This record gives sequence, C-alpha cells and structure tokens, in this order.
Amino acid sequence: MKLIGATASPYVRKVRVVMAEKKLDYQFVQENVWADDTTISASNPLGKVPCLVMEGGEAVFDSRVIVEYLDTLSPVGKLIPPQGRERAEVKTWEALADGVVDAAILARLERVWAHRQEGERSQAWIDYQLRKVNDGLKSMSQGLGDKPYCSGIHLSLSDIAVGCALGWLEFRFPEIAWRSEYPNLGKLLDKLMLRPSFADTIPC
Ligand code: GSF
Repeated sequence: MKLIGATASPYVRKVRVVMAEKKLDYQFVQENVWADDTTISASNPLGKVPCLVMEGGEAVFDSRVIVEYLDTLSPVGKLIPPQGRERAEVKTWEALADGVVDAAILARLERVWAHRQEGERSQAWIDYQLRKVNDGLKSMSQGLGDKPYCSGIHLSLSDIAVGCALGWLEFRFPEIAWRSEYPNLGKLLDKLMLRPSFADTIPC
C-alpha cells in the first residue's frame, strides 16, 4: 500500500498512527497539495490527502474511509468496535475531532491561502469557524471527563482522532489556550505521545 500525504496534515497523521498501531506496512509518499505542480488529482479527484493507493492502483479516500478499511485488515489492536452503540460512539468522536480540525483549517486558509487577496479575507468567517473549534474542544473535554480514554476502556480511534486534532492545534494555533482551559485533554495528549505511533508522527 502507498499512502500519499504530508507530515503537517492531521488527517494524514490519523492514518499513519492507525497504520503503526495495527503494525501495517506501507510506503509513505509525501505530496505538497498546495504546490502548483501537485499531481494529487491523478489519485484523488478532490485534490486532497490522505489518499491510500492499493496494490492494484485503486485509490481510497478520505481519512475516515481509510482508517475504517485499515482496521479490517488485521485483528491486531482493534480500533473501531464492530457494531452498535459503541461503534457509533467511536465514529462520533472521530467526526467531532475531524470537525474541529476542518473548522480550524478553514479559519487558517482564510488567513493564509496564497490566492486570496488581503481585501478578500473575512474576519467574521474566521471567528465563525473558531467558535466551532472552541465549542468542539469544550465538548471533547466534557466527553472525556476523568476517564482514561474517550470511549471504552482501551485506546480506540476516538483517542487517535482527538490526539491528532489536539496535536495539530498546538502546531498551527499555539494561541488557542486549550491546555489551560481543558487540562484533561492535555493529559490525554501527553499520554498518547508516549506511544511510538504518536511520537513518530509529530506534525512538521
Ligand atoms: C480532509 C482531507 C483534507 O482536507 C479527510 O481525509 O479526512 N475529510 C478529509 N486534507 C487537506 C490537507 S490538510 O490540510 O490536512 C488537503 O489535502 N487539502 C487540499 C485542498 O485542496 O483542500
């Protein structure tokens, strides 16, 4: 399997952490999707990473589809419960964590996207997206409470998605003081960082 991605991307990191936790082998091909000469659309017509390219050349995207597929490849370290309420709970945590990142990326692009002129940037839009980030962080913190993991009693995709979202916020939005406001989220990320899967994929 070939994973097309970038080391700064939280969605790509989620896939790489899952690969490592499941002890799966893959080739990591780095692609700058923002470069004018990117060839990502040959694999993913949406022009986004991560994109998993299978042995036969078929492409699988987006990150939620990829991690769901990877979890079926090996019984090692099951990350998504097979059915029912537990499964819906884990997928909702993933949607929440990804949603926080989606909103933060929209806010960031409004500020930094190279093809948007100064007068075209909307502070109201940035504030609107950052409200979602703050509400999402609050909801994550409330959902985690004083439990060791976001859902269930073991590591699951919930923790991986939340850890990737928090790690990316720390990287791109150091001004958001989520660690002081939500110490339980900081504790979770610190615990995740002790795992090689997280330590080896720090956003850069
Ligand atoms: C989001 C992928 C994405 O936006 C997923 O895979 O979960 N829902 C998708 N990837 C970004 C890279 S990053 O900001 O992490 C991307 O490839 N953006 C390029 C573009 O044209 O939006």
